[in-house]
Amino acid sequence: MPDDSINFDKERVIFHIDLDAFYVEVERQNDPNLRGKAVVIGGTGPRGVVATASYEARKFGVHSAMATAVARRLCPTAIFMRGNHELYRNVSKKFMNILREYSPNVVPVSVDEAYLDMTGTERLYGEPIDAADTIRKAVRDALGLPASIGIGPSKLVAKVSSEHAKPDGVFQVRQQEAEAFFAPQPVRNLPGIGPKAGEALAKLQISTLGELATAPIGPLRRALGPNNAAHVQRRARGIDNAPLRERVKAKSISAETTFETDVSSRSELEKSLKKLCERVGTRLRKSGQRARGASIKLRYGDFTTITRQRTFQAPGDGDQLIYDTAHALLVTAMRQRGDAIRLIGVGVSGLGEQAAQLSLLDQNPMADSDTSEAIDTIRDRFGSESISRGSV
Ligand code: TTP
Repeated sequence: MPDDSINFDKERVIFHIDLDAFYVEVERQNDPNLRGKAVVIGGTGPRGVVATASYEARKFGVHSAMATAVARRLCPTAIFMRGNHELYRNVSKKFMNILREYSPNVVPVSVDEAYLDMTGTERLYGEPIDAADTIRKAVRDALGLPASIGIGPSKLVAKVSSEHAKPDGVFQVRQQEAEAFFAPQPVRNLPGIGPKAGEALAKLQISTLGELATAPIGPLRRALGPNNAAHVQRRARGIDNAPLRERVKAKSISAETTFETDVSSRSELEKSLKKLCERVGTRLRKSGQRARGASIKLRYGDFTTITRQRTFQAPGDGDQLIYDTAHALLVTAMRQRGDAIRLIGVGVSGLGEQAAQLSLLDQNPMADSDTSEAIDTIRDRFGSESISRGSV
């Protein structure tokens, strides 16, 4: 069956549910004084970064991944708090369990976000819009948290719809409406179009999904990669036949940087290492998992590449843990070979939820992840990190 043949009669009913300002709303459950106020959660130190901001703070231009110092300038009256990741993880588990009462096919995508296949549930829950309200109410009643739901015939359309449902709403787009719904939206609204692809498209004067959908394929192949262009173009028209459960949870998460000129200064390498560790740490915490160990990758000027790996004493997800381990590996590697470095990378591996449970045996397993200076930096739409499967 060609990829873009769509049977309108047998449309699937996919929900994409996403909790609103997740960390903030969890904190508000604990402390009702925070309700209705501008609240910013993230690193509070000099290098801290915003993990999430309440909608009241967003009105002042505060957003995720912004330096906390900038957020303070934009919204000085906001309440700034560090996060409590253990708490968010526990709430996340309860949230997913509620969803499982409504569909046998629930696919979590991050701590506060999941896809549900609701196809054929009309007899039980009525029209999709009503089913969505029932689920939102169940989440609100059990956890006190506002959720938004996008409804579509595919994960893609449901996901893009949920952005329009926010905050605290429902938005449905049917397959025959999808192309027109997508057309005026900026290309970056298409999941999978990150900053780099966005820039490459801007160079081709392509700014909307409509323009992307009708652009000549040749230049697109050069901009997005030969195997990617046609696929992206179909998605830009709102076509997606991917099954709900295609994501295998990443077994490792890594990020790397290639320097413009080779670097031998230790302090410069440490600076890059720190940034990479924070990126990896953010992705790790967002996935709700913990790692058993960290690794580094170094490529020297002559292109020889080494990797070094070390297991943590106990599984963890904190920036400091990742950095300390990666740093020790870097120092040892530099002692063995002091040549200038062309590329530096950091990874965490052995990811899992059982890893998280094991670490409860540890004395103070949460201290690091709770107090990480830059609790959460940049998700992939903001940066160049990569998620890879298998060992790093
Ligand atoms: P999102 O679902 O992307 O955002 P949100 O829940 O804060 O707000 P909304 O969906 O209403 O726009 O992220 C879920 C949680 O993940 C968020 O509460 C905090 C965390 N997070 C980070 O730690 N760093 C980030 O850069 C982002 C985007 C989110």
